[in-house]
Amino acid sequence: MRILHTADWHLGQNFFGYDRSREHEVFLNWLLDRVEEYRPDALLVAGDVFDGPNPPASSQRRYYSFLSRLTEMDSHVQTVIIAGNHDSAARLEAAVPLLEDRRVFVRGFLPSLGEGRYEFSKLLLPLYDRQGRRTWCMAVPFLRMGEMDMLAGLRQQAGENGTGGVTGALATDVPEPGVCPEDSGNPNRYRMGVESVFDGLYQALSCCRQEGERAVILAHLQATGSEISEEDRSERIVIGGVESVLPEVFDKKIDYVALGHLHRAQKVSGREHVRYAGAPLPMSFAETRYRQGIYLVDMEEGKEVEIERIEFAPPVPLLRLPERPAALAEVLSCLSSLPEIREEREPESSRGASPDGQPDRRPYLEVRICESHPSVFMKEQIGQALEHKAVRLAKLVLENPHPESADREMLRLDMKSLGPMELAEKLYRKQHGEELPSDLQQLLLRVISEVEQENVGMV
Ligand SMILES: [Mn+2]
Repeated sequence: MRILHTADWHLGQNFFGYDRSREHEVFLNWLLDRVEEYRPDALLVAGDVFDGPNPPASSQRRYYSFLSRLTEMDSHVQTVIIAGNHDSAARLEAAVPLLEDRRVFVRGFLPSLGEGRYEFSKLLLPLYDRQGRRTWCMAVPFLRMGEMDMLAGLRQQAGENGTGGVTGALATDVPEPGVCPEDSGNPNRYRMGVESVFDGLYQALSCCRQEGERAVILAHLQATGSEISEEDRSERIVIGGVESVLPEVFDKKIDYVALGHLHRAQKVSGREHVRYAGAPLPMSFAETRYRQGIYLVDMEEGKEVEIERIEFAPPVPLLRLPERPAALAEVLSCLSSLPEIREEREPESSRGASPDGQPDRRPYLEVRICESHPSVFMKEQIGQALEHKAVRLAKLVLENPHPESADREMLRLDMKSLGPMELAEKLYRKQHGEELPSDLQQLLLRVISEVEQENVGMV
C-alpha cells in the first residue's frame, strides 16, 4: 500500500487582498505530477481543502478539475478527503454521489444517530492496493467543540450509570456539571468527546479488520505536543490547549496517522508514524521558514512503514523586511534595494520564482517598522519606495521600541473595571509615551456616548 498524504490547501485564500489562484494551480499540477511519478494507491487529504465555508466558485472549479484529472489519470487511485475546521462539511459532501463513482471519498461529518450515538462505520473506508489487498482508513473530519462537549456530557452520565466508554483517568479532570464556561466550551470535555469518538471508531475497526490488515487514520485536529506558530491566524483558534487531543489516542495498532490542521510539517510527540503534512503554501508571514511538501508512505507486507518527505517549493516567496523591525529611515533604505519591475534578466530567487512583469509572480512583502512616533505619511512613504519594485505589499507591521514594561502592565489591567476612556488613555500612554491629546479625547467621548445611546435604543 502506497499513500500520498497532504493537507491544508486553503484553496480560495485571499491573502491580504491578493488572489492566490496561480499558486494553488502550480501546487495542484505539481501534485498530479507526483501521483504520476509515484503511482500511489491512495491520496489522503487531511482537511482545510478550502480557506472558508463559502469558497469562490473559481476555487471550487479548480478543486473539481483537479479531482477529475487525478481520477482520469489513474483508474486505481483512491482519494479520501475530510473536512477541516475551515471547510463547510455540507458543501464538501454535496458532491459525494458523483465523486464516489470516481473513488473519491469525502467525509465532512460524523454521522449522528442522536443522543450521542454515531454511525462510526461510515467513517471507515476500505482502500485497496493494486494486488487487491485491503487497508482500512479511519477518516475523521474536524470535530467541533459544541458537539464534543455534549457528547462528553452524555458519556459521563452513561459512565456514572456504569455503561460509558470514557476512561477513568480523564473523567477525573472533568469539573462538576454546570461549572464549565458557557461560551468557549471545556478543553477536557472536548478531549473526552474526541476520545469517545475514537473509542467508537476503534470498536468499529476491530469488527471489520482482518488479521494482518493495515489501518491508517486521516484526521483534522490539534494533537498536544506539536509545534504551532504563535502568530498564525488560521491555527490560533485552538491555541491555549482548548481544542486539543492527546496523541495517545493514536497508539492502537495504527500503521500511519495522516494529520491536518497545523501548517508546519512535523511528527507528533516523537511518534514516527503520526505526522502533519503541513500546508503546501505558507499561509501567513509566520510560516515563511516552514518547508512545504507532502509525505509518501509505503506499507509493504511484512515490512516497517517507510515515510519519505517530498518537498514542494511554493512559487511565490513571502518576504519579511527588514529581518527585524527597524526605524522608518532604515526600512526605506532596505526597500530601495529590492529589484525593480521589468528589468531584463532578473536573477532567479532561491525559491524559483522570478519577480518579472507578471504581478501574480511577485513576492508578498511584509514591511516591519519600529517607531515610537509613527508619522501619518509613513504609509505613503512606503508606497512610494515600493512604486517600481517587483513585490506586492501585503502587510505593514508597526512596533513600539519599548513595549515590554508597558505590555506587562497592560496584562495586569482589569478590563472589566476600566471604562473605555481610561483604557484608551492607558493604551495611548503605552504606545506613544504621552497623554491622549484632547481632540482625540473629545472624539472618543462622542463615540462612546453614541454607542451608549444606541444600546439604550436597542433595549
Ligand atoms: Mn485547520
